[in-house]
Amino acid sequence: QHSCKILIIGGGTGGCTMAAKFTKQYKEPKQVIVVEPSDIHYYQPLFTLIGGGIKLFKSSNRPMAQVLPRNAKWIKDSVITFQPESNNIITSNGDTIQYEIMIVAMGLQLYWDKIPGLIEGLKNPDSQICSIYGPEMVTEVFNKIKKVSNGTAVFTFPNTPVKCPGAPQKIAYIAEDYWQQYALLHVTPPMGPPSILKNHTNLTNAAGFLRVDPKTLQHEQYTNIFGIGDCTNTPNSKTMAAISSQSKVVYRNVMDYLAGKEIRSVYEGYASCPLVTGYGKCILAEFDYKLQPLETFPFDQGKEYYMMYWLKKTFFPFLYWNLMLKGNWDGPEVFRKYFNVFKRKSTESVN
Ligand code: FAD
Ligand code: UQ1
Repeated sequence: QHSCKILIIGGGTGGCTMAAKFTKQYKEPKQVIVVEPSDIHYYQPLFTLIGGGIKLFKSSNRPMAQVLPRNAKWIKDSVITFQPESNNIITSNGDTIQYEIMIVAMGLQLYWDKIPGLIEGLKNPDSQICSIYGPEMVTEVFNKIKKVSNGTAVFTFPNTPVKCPGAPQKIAYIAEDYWQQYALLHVTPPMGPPSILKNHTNLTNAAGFLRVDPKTLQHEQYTNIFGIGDCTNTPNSKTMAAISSQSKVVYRNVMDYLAGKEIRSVYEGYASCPLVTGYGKCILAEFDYKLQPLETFPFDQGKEYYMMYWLKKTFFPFLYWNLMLKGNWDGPEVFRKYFNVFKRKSTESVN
């Protein structure tokens, strides 16, 4: 039996960032509890570069004990039951944890098993099937890319549910036939909310994502529950960059909620994707809920730049480990505002 002020489910990007923010406010031990089963914390954006032979695997992960804030209590276990009516959860070891506020940051689950034969194919060292999505298989990707000398490489992109469920099956069969000849298959597995979350329909939307207000990130039914990151139903692109902007909103709204004030902080859907287009080249795409560009820098980001590649390869990992996970990075909004003032001033002087 445990009880705490702030309970955080998941110690990944969103969970660890929120734990860092709240332990600055609530310093006494056990006020902030993090439930997280994994010993290892991954910086997943580097998986793409590891697959391209640009970075080493060891740069993408650190021990969980090292990244979670020291004055948070880490319960190394998985949640199996949410009981929002009585403000508690139950873990797989049978522990019950009572909370005042709960922040759900469970990420996405990779459903490899939804594609028959995929797990066997990935495990087979002689197959040319690979994926950057799994930490246990990302190191194989570059070896397999190097082996290709001719043939066709296929990179999959999963479908959302569609009308006529037969059609995707048919095309899968045709494609499978085609792949028999194929030189390389890179798989993006089907993904979705963690199955545990999906089982709690009072907390989720029809697809199983945590049902929060897209602006305030507060749960739509249980007001002392907030969500951050990949497991919520907010229609932003599911990225770490989005989480950096969400973390400030969740923190402020929780603090206002606890103080009995009105919740006012708003997330506009900022997300970003550094599109590495080749060795030394990258387009930094940044946008909001409406997919309108929300660029940080005062120049047209629609082109490839070496600088953006450097940000992705060197600067963002530094920013992540040293600022974001310590609760000190609220996204690039502050720079965007600063550069906008600068942009306006230079336009005024030209006029
Ligand atoms: P995660 O960081 O995945 O953490 C979820 C945590 O919840 C995990 O530690 C898990 O163990 C835990 N958990 C799950 N179930 C339970 C349970 N039942 N009980 C307790 N804990 C549980 N983003 C960018 O901004 N830029 C990029 O360039 C970029 N590139 C990417 C490339 C790849 C290949 C991948 C895979 C991701 C990339 N991302 C990128 C996305 C980014 O990594 C994610 O959006 C982000 O890490 C999600 O954070 P999260 O906290 O929601 O989930
Ligand atoms: C960002 O903040 C972030 O999280 C640390 C990323 O994840 C790797 C990103 O990819 C991006 C683009 C940002 C946004 C930061 C700037 C300076 C544009």
